[in-house]
Amino acid sequence: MTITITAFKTSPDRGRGLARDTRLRWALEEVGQDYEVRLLSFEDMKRPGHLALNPFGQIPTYEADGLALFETGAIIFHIAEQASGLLPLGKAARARAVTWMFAALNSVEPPILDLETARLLEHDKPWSQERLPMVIDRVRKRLQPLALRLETTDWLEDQFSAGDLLMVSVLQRLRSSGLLDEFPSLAAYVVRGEARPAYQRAFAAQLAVFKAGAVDLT
Ligand code: GTB
Repeated sequence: MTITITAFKTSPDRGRGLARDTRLRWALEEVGQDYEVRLLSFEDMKRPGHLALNPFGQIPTYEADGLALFETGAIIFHIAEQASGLLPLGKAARARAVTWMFAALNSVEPPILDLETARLLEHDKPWSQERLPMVIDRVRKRLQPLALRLETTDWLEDQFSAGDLLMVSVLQRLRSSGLLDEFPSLAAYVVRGEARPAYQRAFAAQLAVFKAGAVDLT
């Protein structure tokens, strides 16, 4: 079986591993599954060929055995269902791990994305400075209980799972904000996730793409 995912030809994050293809690469590395990558420009992503895979014209997508998927969470769930290593075998433990996948994407990532939007895209708006503290507060409200939980455990449940993979990936997006430093248990959790050999391979692979296409502007 050949698995093909899509990724940015030139990632706007300049190889920092924040684009969502890194999450798929990490999941595939965790389960020991080889994969190929089709690199796309922003124009490619809006062409009919790619829109047939993802109606929103975004990366990443996943293709294997005639099945095409989009949405990172759904793809990681599929990968985790196909092979061992990302979801526990017991029914209850498995359901808990899936719950954390949803928690990462539905409860923790939205306020973080809102903060990114506020900092990067809305900073010049007249209302931006007044709004920012509220946005930061909403992020803190999600980080506090998570930090408390991770004070006494390495992973969200008994063993590393797709829930941790997504939660670590979501929290990585906070690094440049400095907010992670307010929560040592969360900062340590992200470091723990990033230390996994599978993550290291995934990170190196996406960085290699960026380096190969990087234009020296100096
Ligand atoms: N809900 C979808 C999923 O989880 O798969 C969201 C997919 C998505 O946001 N894809 C982004 C995309 O294709 C790339 S990953 N954007 C192009 C477009 O919409 O036209 C998000 C991302 C982009 C850039 C950075 N960065 O520069 O730091 C980080 C994350």
